[in-house]
Amino acid sequence: MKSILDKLDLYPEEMGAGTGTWIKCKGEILNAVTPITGQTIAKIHCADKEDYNFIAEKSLEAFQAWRQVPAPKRGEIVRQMGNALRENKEALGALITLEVGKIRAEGEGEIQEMIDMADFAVGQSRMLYGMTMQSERPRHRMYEQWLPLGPVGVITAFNFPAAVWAWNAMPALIAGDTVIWKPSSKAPLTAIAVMKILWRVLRENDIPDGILNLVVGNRDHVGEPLVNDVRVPLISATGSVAMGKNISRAVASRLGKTILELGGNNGIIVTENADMDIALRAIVFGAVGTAGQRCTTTRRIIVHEKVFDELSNALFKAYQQIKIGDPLLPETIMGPLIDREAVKNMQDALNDVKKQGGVILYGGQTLAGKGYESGTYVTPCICEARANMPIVSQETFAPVLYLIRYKTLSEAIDYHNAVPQGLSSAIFTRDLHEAETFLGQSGSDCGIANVNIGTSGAEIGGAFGGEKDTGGGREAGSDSWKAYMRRQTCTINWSKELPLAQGIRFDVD
Ligand code: UN1
Repeated sequence: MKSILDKLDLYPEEMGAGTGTWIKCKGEILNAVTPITGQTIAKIHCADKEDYNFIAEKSLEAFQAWRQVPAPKRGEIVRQMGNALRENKEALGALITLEVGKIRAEGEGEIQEMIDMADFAVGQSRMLYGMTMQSERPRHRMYEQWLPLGPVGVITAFNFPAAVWAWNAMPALIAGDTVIWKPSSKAPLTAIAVMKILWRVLRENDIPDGILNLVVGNRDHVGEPLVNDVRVPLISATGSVAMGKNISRAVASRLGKTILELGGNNGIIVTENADMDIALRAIVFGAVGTAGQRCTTTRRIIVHEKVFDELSNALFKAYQQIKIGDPLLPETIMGPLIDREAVKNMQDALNDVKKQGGVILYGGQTLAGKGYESGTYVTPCICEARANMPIVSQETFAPVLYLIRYKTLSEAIDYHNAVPQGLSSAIFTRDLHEAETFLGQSGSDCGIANVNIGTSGAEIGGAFGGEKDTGGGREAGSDSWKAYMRRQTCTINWSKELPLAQGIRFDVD
């Protein structure tokens, strides 16, 4: 543990807020705890309201200068950030494992997502394209341009303590914005380590403080002031639906913008025409990866009745082989849940499954004994359920998988869309008609729809986000960068007349 912290210049006591330089925080002390053993790994000094205010002011000041830097030059800094992350990939990946309990491969995968985002943003920095329109007036030129927006507030969750920040921060940086990061109180150390690495890059380029800002703190001192802050035109937040609704209300009341990535309750339809081997592998990764704590985790399998037994038997066999334990060990496939509260929520959900007439087919126990003293380890669970059970509509952030039988594809799609969330979805089939029906207007209602690929593990090149209770925001690739800029429509009259649009005459002699 010590060697992981040493490699990243982390100390047993750290400041939780800074602008490029750490500030002496006046807020409470937060224990950074590893779910692997339940031990405290560092103490973090949190920001109070005054600290937050200092940071917001600094980031606004830095924005005035940063927006003047040509976008490709901003991209060059982001390129160097990507390289700094490459050099620290292993160490940062290990820290993520230590702090949130995901296995090493997934910890490093998360840093790879950051690197990919940096690379993507470097290219995008030369492609902040606006359109040219044809004016209805003679000798008029009309076009739109994209301009920097301002400081962007990024609120991240524990389960992707680094990558989701990068989805937002990398486009924001090339857009000419500054970033104020409020990480989850369950994962402050990863954020501190990322800042230490990236601030170095900014310093080496003589960029003044205030571009990348970190502010660890609680809701009263940091969360509320941030979402209500008129200096921050955009808030991008990942977390629960309840949290997203609060943020949405607060930001809307000041007419600010939001990007919300909230709950997922992702389903896979497995038809009788599926390639069962790849379906099985995708389901196991989607349901058990990150111990079921991804927004994209596979939570519902809607399976054709003819292949129900085949699939459930194959799943039991696969689940039996899952090595649960210390995620720092290379053989481990599933680490702990983030804390005991998450374990309790899982147990509560399983009680509801039973009460509502579902059957627990496999797993769901809390592990005890040697190596499991922290009380955060569980066995992944498979339940047989019906689509109309209320618990199936809820996102339980744990490895609980519901198997639901269907007879016709239209019934399967109805079941699939019958939940409030709309993030990621998939169908496994070799039948073109089934695949295209799923992708069509009456198919999946999610922001992400896949064929023969599971619900989790999206590439950064696409826009990431979902519909309905998932919040509607889009981050990462495609044209998501536009959300971090303001659009301006410009019309230039190079004639010597003043013709009005719509042919209006308004002559005063
Ligand atoms: C999340 O859980 O908030 O698609 C993000 C995936 C990852 C990101 C998940 N690339 O599973």
